[in-house]
Order: sequence, then C-alpha cells, then structure tokens
Amino acid sequence: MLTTTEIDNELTKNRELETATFGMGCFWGPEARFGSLQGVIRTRVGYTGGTTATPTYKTMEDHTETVEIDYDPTNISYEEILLHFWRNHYPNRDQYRGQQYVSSLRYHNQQQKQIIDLVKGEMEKELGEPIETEITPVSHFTLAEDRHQKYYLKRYPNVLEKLHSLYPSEESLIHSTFAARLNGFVKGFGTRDQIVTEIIDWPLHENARQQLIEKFMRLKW
Ligand code: MHO
Repeated sequence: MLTTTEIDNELTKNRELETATFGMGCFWGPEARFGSLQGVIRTRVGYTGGTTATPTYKTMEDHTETVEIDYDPTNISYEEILLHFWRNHYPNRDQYRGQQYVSSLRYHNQQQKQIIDLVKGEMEKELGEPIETEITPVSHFTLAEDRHQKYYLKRYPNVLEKLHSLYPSEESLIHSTFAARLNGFVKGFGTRDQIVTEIIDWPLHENARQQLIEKFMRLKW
C-alpha cells in the first residue's frame, strides 16, 4: 500500500528548503494559491506578529492571519514568491478589516529582506502608489486550528476519507505536497493535467508514482 513516507519524504530528501511567511487577508485563499505552485513543498496557516502568547482564531488579538510555505529555491525563487504575493492582493491598509487581515511579510533572514526591498520598489511602480505591507522579521508562527489547514480540501470529506490511508494524521496532511496541490486544485488553481505532469517528474519509485496517479484520477469532487 502507498504510504506517506513513500511520497512526502521522497519529495523532501536531499533538498534544502527555505520558508516564506506572509499575510494577505483571510489565509484560506492564499494557502490554496501557493499550494498549487511548483517548487512549493508544504503549506500551513497560522498567526504571527501579535503580542499575546497563544493566539487562536477566536482570540487572535493583535495577530495576523498568516500563510507559511516551505519551498525549494532551485524551483521557485523568493522573488517569484513575492510577485505572486503582491500581484494577488491589494496591500494597503484601507482595504483591510483590522490587523487580522493586514498585508504582511515576515522575513527569515537579511537576504529575504533585501529581495523584499527590491521587489517592493518594482511593485510600487506597477501599482502606481506606495505599498503599506507590514514588513518585519519573523518571530513566532502559531499554527492555526486543524479546520483552517487546507480549508478548501476539507470541504470534500469523501476525498479526505479516500486519502485517509495516506494521511492518517492532521500533521501528515499539513506536511503533504500532494495535499497542498489538491487544496489549490479544488479552489481553481491548476488543472488535473498539470498535477499529473508534475507527479510524473516527482522522484518517486515507479510503483508509488503509478498508485498516486491512479488515486488522484479516481477522486470524485
Ligand atoms: N470568510 C470569512 C473569513 C474567514 S478567514 C479564515 C470572512 O470573510 O469573514 O478569516
């Protein structure tokens, strides 16, 4: 039987992943959007930036809804991620209902900060106005509740049941590249063909690859 280990561990083996952390309004949509991008290996949602120690959806206080992705910089650059980020939401404060939804970038190192400064300048020209995205070093990322993780995929309980043998725990679902792609697919990002083409390139054993493609093609949405 196909197992999570065969897929998701193979996909991360010998790869140096980097992390990007950002907020662009309600975190459900951007998790799906970024989950559909090749080079993005894992996605999760949570809360950052506030002053309270244990934010939850109901007690978010001054924290912001945040998406975090682990990506392979040899497949997708931080610059490309920033282009997807700024081109897919309006980053100025008057559009937001408070700190919960504010446009934010939490950088992990000085290299990311430098790329932010460069791309921000280009994007301001494209937008024709100054960008008010909150730009701060990442401090703590608090993982959001299970029901917010891969929210759109969770709208399909029948599919989740079919995936259960592959992803028996919430943690394994959060770590899964395949589940990130499915979450994007059901929200309208990417096509069946793109996902199959990508799986054909994944460094899986032939047997695991065939099983995964068959499983995917049998899913009813
Ligand atoms: N759909 C909700 C946002 C949920 S999101 C996790 C709303 O627009 O109020 O904040």
